[in-house]
Amino acid sequence: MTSPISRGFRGRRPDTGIAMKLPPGQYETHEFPVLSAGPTPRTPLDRWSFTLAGTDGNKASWSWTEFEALPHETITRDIHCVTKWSKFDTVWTGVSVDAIIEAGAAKGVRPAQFIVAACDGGYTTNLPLADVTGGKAWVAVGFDGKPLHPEHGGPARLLVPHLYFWKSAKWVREIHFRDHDEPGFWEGLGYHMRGDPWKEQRYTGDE
Ligand SMILES: Nc1nc2c(c(=O)[nH]1)N[C@H]1C(S)=C(S)[C@@H](COP(=O)(O)O)O[C@H]1N2
Ligand SMILES: [Mo]
Repeated sequence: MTSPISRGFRGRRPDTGIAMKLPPGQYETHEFPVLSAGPTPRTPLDRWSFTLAGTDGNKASWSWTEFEALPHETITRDIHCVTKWSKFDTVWTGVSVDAIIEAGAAKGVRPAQFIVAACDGGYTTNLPLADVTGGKAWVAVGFDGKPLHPEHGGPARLLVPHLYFWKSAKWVREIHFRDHDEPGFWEGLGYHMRGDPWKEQRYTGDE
């Protein structure tokens, strides 16, 4: 005999569970598509650095070795691309933006209300400080327990899983604080300034 409620106590999620994980207009994929606006840059680790820049021109920089010494976390999150694929339970290793900001403050870099992330290859994206602090964003260096593959942004990419994946800038090298919200690459081409998948903030003008 099968109890009508027993299903909920077993391992598998019922259909409603998947529906709850899928933002409006999205479908689930088990692939990991590569979406890059240009060629994959390959900066050797001994020439790689990460820089945090204040609005007053103060900067803090870390070499790869110094960056590796910052506290790393492993996080499991769903990701959502504006081209409508979502991938559930992806596992990343990285340094939280909170930890980077704290380390930057110790070197005299003061935060401001917005950021622009800048990458090898010239890609940029903008974010409010509130969307990258409070345990919501990381600079990821690992995926599935391995170093992040260059096509997916290795050696290091921004990971902001609660917003559309174009905000998760691959090959990120710099975070610049800004007093005003300034459009990045896709935002300047008609994509939404914030990009919350649960509100379907895909394009300029979407509420
Ligand atoms: N530097 C850089 N970062 C980028 C992009 C890019 O073209 N260049 N594409 C963005 C977009 S639109 C998406 S959906 C994701 C894709 O990440 P993936 O290739 O690891 O799936 O990276 C984002 N970050
Ligand atoms: Mo995307």
